[in-house]
Parts: sequence; structure tokens; C-alpha cells
Amino acid sequence: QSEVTNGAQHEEPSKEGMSRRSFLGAGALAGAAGAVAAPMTAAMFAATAKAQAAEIKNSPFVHPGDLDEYYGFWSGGHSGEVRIMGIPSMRELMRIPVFNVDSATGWGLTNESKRIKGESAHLLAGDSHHPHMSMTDGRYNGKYVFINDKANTRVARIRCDVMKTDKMITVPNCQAIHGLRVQKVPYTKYVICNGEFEVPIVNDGKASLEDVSQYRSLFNVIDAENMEVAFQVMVDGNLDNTDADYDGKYFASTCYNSEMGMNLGEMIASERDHVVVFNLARCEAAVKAGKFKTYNGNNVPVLDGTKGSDLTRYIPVPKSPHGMNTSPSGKYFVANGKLSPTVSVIAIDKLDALFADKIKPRDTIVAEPELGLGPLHTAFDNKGNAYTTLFLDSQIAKWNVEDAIRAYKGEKVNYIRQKLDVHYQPGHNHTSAGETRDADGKWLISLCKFSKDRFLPVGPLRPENDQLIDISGDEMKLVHDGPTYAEPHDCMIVHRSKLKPKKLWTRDDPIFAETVEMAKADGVNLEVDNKVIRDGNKVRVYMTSIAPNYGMTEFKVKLGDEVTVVVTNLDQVEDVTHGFCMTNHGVQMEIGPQATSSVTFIADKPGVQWYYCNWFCHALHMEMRGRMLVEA
Ligand code: CUK
Ligand code: CUA
Repeated sequence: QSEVTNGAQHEEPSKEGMSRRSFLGAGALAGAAGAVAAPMTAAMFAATAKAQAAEIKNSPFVHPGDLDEYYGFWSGGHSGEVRIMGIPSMRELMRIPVFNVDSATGWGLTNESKRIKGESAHLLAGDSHHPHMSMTDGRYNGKYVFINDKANTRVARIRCDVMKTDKMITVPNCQAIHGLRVQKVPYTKYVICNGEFEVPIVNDGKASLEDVSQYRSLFNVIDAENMEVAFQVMVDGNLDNTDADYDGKYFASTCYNSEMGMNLGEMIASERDHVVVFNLARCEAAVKAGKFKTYNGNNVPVLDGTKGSDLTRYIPVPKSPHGMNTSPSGKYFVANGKLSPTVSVIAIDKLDALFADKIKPRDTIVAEPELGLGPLHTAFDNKGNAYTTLFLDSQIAKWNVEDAIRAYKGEKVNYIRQKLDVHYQPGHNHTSAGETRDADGKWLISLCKFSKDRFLPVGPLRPENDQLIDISGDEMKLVHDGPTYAEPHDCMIVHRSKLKPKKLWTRDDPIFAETVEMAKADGVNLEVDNKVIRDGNKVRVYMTSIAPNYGMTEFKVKLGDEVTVVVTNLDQVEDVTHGFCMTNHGVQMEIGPQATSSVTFIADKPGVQWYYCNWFCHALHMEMRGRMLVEA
């Protein structure tokens, strides 16, 4: 226990018994003091050239003006956002506000974003963990990225054609959505996610709050297209991470608190917790047959998947497992031990027999390799190797899955291929396309929770460290350190050929369709008109923008009016985004080319109030402004 809580702070001793940092320091010092460079021989030149040539095959260098080969989608942790990275340059390309409020784009302030946030529009914070892209036949299809909000029990969807959040739901009957993945095969019909914190299923404060035996966690199955909860499955124990198979039959989730402990000591008491496997066909049939209950006044079907149910199977694994990862071969679920130095490899082709009660749950385990301290998450290449983060050891363990299976059968084989130091304390890792059939064994990202000495100090709060590792050769090679702001938990890497983002908005985009409808009802043609519509003390101001002008440079309202400003950006030039900011009102937003955005506020200050464009758009950008005249 003390190892777990202190692990984040201590420095790992190297082989020589010094901390890695002091070891590096001593080595560097020796180099500076003693070494005199020997002249390079022809053989040395040749060797260097060869090494360079090998490196160029999988080069992390992306020169100015060159484009990256991959998009990376990074969660932003408790910043609540999602970030788009270029891989291998590790350049941050864009931020997509999701559960947070964003000053630059007006996400959380505009009427369009509030509509998308729906019932949770009043929440200004979030904690995003697991971004995962929709798939067709086990391959990314470039359509959506889904992301969970642990803090407020939400799931959101990002539309990859515009890279904006377009749906958000609050999942009922449970608390803290954690692990999230997508159905891989035949396509992403469902998004699957875990309610982590166990609570009374009717949590209205009337039943006994102390009776822990009545607490439940729910596995959630969400329809990816309409973003409604299709059904939920009640389980024993809590739920942590999850993943799907490549057959469209099973989902699996880890449970770190089968004890139903309410404090640390209780939660880590058992030597074994479990993996719950969900049988999709049986769950869908049970919903169809009406074998469910509903709770808390909503109509989401809740199935009973507790022990003894035919919908689930519980596979005991050692101790407080965390990550759940499916191998791209489709053969194995890998549960990462966290408090056990092992990972548990579950053979997916044995699950039919398990559900037919022909074998025992532990008979599905085909390997349990010992990798090191604190295994959290595992990624895969296309050569049968797995890469597991060791949080306490600050390492990535590369191991061979088939060799681990042979070792489990009693053969004398070393399944460990390499251990690479990372800096420091890695949580998730991810390989290029590694959660799909297209796993290509080129890049590995290690999302390190602590950067310690790797960057210039910036005060008590330090960045994290996202490290890029070349895995194309026999040996893992660390090639880049990238500081990141709190807190990418997870990421995914998709080849750029899978994505075709739009360059301009199209006027029929559903994100602002309701605003277009409102204009129609007011008799306003958004692409032409600049008009003020008064409706009692509500005033709707419709204006266009073309760099460097708003279609309206002044409008009049009365003190106390509720003002809605609707801006339609008529620019057809790529990259010409305008803004609208009403000074002293906390109002600002982005209006992309050919988009419409709107924001509503109270005109609570009398007199002359300037508005201006806050996205740099033109040499006369400063002049792109106008006055709201507020009569007292
Ligand atoms: S979790 Cu953060 S390190 Cu939310 Cu996927 Cu494992
Ligand atoms: Cu329009 Cu700046």
C-alpha cells in the first residue's frame, strides 16, 4: 500500500543503485571532464550513416511546412477538453472544447453549444479520460470520437468532419463514467462505458445510505448514432476500464473493488478482483423480451448482470486490475494488474464455452506474465508484441503474447523483449492504430503523469510528459518529450487517410440548424439580412460578417433587454474566422467561415457598448467593430 501511494514521488534506483537522475548526472559530468573526442574513422562514419538511415525510415522529424502522418486525439483530463495532435511531430494542432467552457470559441457560452450540452449546460467543468473513434469492421472510420466525463457522468461525441462536439448526454442511474470504448465489429453501433462509483440504484436519499450491499455499478451501452442509452447492465463490484472484441459478441470490463470497500484498506483487501464479460446478444435479447427494470423515473432498461446472471461471466484476476485492452489479432483481452505485477490474458475464443458453462471462468486465462510493478495499460504492435506501462517502475515493458502463453503452459521461454525507462510514471500508452486491425507497429505514446526534471521548472505545478517512442525496430527508442497540461489520460492515433475534415462549414449544418429556424420564424434570411427584431423585452440582432466588416455597425436596445446576437460569417475563404465580443459583458464567440453562431446576454449596462471581432481576420481587423447603444 505504501508503495502505491509513494510510488509517484520516489525516484527509481537504477541497476547501479543510484537514482536514475543522479546516474545520468554523473555520466554527463564524466563526459564533460574527461573525454577527448577521437577522430572519426571511415568505419565509424559508415556506422553513423547506417544508423541515420535506419532512423529516417521512421523519423520523428516533421519539417516546417510538412504534414504529419497521423492525427492523435488526446483527452484533456480535468481540463475537460480533447486535443488534436500531429504525430510524429507531437505538435498540438487544435483543441476541441467539450465539457469545459472555452473563451476563444465561446463553447459553453453560445446558444448552439448550450443546446448541445443540453441538461448539463450549467456545468462549467469536466474530466475527460478516454477518446475513441468510431469503427467499421475493426478499423477507424473517421466519423466520430467519443469521450467520457468522469466528473459529471457524461458522454460526448465529436463530429470529425468539423472537429466540434455535436452531442452530449448525462448517463442516468449511475455515477462517474470512467472506461469508455466503442463496439469494433461489425461497426460502432454502440459506445460502451462504465459507471465507476457504486451507489444505491435509486439514489434518492430515502433508502439506507450505509447499506453498502445495496450499492451497484452499471455498465452502459449507448447508441452511437442517436446518443441515447440503449440499456444498462447492473453488476457486482465496481467497474473501471472496458474494451470490445473483434467479433461483435463480447465486451469486457475490469473491476478494482469487488470488495465493495468504502475506504482504501477495504478496497485493496482481496488478492483477486475480476473482469466482467458481457454477452451482447443475450443482453439485446433480454431487452427485447422485456426482462429489465427501470429506475429513477427514466425509461432506460436496466438488466440484471449480477453474479449468476446469464448475461455476464465473472473471471477472477489478481489484484485491483485497471486497464482493459483487446489485442488487434482479436484473440485476447488483457487485464492490467495494477497492484499485481502481472497482466491477465483472456482467450476470447474460450468465452463461448464459458457462457455455455462448459468451462470455469479461470479456464479462459491463457497467460499471466509478470512484467513489473504497477501495470496499468497495454498497447499492441502488428508483430504479436504488447507494450505495458509500469506506473511504479516508470517503464514500458515490451513482451511477446504467444511466448507468455507458452510460459504459462510451463515452457521455459523469456517473454520479456525489453524494458524502456520513461519519464515518469506512465498511465495510458497507445500505439499507432493499435486498438484496431490496422495496428502498424510504428509509434508508441507513453502518457507520463510526472515530468519531474525533464523540463524547465514552472512552479509547483509541473506539466506531464507525453513521450513518443519508435517501435518500428526490434528495440523501442525514445525520440521525443512533449510537455502537456493537465491531464491527458488516454489517446488514440489514426492515420491521416481516415479523416477528411471540412474546410468551410456548410449552411445546412445541424449544429446551428435551430438558429437558422429561429431566423426563418423571424422572417430573416441569414445570408443577406442585417436586422433587429424586437419581441417584448427580447431583442434578436441578426448580422452578417465579411472581413473586415460586420453587416451592422450599430444597434439600439433598452437597458435590461435580453439581447441575442446572431452572426453569420459570409466569408468563403478558408481559415477566415471572425469573432464577436461584446465588451464588459463576458460575451465572446467564434464564427467560422460559412457558419452561424449566436449568444444571448442581458444589456445591463447603459450607454455606448462596443462590440468587436476577436479572431484576427484582416489588416483592418481592429476596425471590425460596432456599437450597441443602450438607452436607459
Ligand atoms: S484511466 Cu487515467 S491512467 Cu481514466 Cu484510463 Cu488509466
Ligand atoms: Cu473579423 Cu477579426
